[in-house]
Amino acid sequence: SAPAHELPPPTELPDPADLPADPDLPDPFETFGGEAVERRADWLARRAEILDLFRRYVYGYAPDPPEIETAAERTPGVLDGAATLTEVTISFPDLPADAPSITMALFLPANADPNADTDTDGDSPAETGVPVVLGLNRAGNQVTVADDAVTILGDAPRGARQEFWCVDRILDRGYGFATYFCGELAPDSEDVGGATAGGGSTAGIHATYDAAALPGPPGSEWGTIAAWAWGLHRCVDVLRAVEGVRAHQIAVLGHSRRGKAAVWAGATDERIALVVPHQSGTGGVTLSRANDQESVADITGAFPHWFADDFDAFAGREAHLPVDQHLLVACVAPRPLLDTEGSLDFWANPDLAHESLRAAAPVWTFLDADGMVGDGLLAGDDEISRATAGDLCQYRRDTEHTLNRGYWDAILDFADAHFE
Ligand code: GTR
Repeated sequence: SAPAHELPPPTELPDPADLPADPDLPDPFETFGGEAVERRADWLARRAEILDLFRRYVYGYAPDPPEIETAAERTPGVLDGAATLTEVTISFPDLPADAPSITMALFLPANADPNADTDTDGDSPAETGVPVVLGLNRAGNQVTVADDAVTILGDAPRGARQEFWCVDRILDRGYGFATYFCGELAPDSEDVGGATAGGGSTAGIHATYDAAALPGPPGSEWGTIAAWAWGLHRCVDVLRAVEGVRAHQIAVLGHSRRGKAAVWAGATDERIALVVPHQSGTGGVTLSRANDQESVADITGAFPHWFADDFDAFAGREAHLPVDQHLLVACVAPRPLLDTEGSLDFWANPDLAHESLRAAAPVWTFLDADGMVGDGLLAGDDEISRATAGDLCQYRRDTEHTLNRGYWDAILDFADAHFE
């Protein structure tokens, strides 16, 4: 007989229309079938169940990890000598020849590069490598820094977003920075217009997989957010094997729609040591129930391709969702998560993101981790340490919908607190 907390196979899960309504947030410690989560093993089963429910009703089922092939090109002395750039082309030999590949750019601090020609007094930290922040970029790797060595992807100019990514600061703080361009793997609405309207997605990597071969029923095929997260996982596959990278200290960050992908990637992959969803909003950290900013109807109306086709069945029926986003946050536990938000970024609903963290926090406690300290809210110049931020915290700055140096200082302080 099936173990107590095992969900029925995806094809036997109820249609969205048949799910009961509950205006309260689903309890992390009560299974879909109504059983209590009492032991650690129960939580592991509940976590697997939660992720399957998110696959079935929210983000869609992605294909299994594929075979990958890599080709790397290394350029020392980029960014005025501060870094070594390694560009890795990640391709998929078992997919059709026209399948997209991922061009990952990795910048390691020059003094941490085991092959660098720098004078390190023979005392280099190379044996252990450095932690790496993996960021999903919107418009091409070349926008993150102004350096001719980076391969151009798309139309945006070099360095266009250097004040956003602050790669100089990341490297100064002793971290590596890796990035890939989401549109290279799965084009977004801006690039493909109405081609993907109607839910799910047929563009980019989606086109190279037979939707019928994915595990779920029709309506549950992976959308664009799941594809971007899948791409982050492929970058993690590769990063872990790069000399100079500390494999167990890979953090993932994305902004907004890419923040949704970052938290989905982090929730589903325990190799990701720290998760930073930046202003991720609806479909990210922010709750779907009672959201008076971006509703499920708003987001599935404007961006149907981001999600599984069936997610729009919850437009105006959020109370019927068997999950809400706090359960996704909870799947990161006991690993650390810093939710960074702009207090003027109303559409992302920082208050409801904070509610989501608070509802997830008991899972850290259940797993004997530090979890949330106090009300789990820091801002501006507040000190960020293990004692003030714990494992789960929202950090705010007085900005609208953007990323800048002030956020990076906080993010790197949080990372130091966990990685040192
Ligand atoms: C908005 C969308 C948000 C967020 C944002 C972005 O239009 O409603 O959910 O993803 O785009 O990605 O900047």
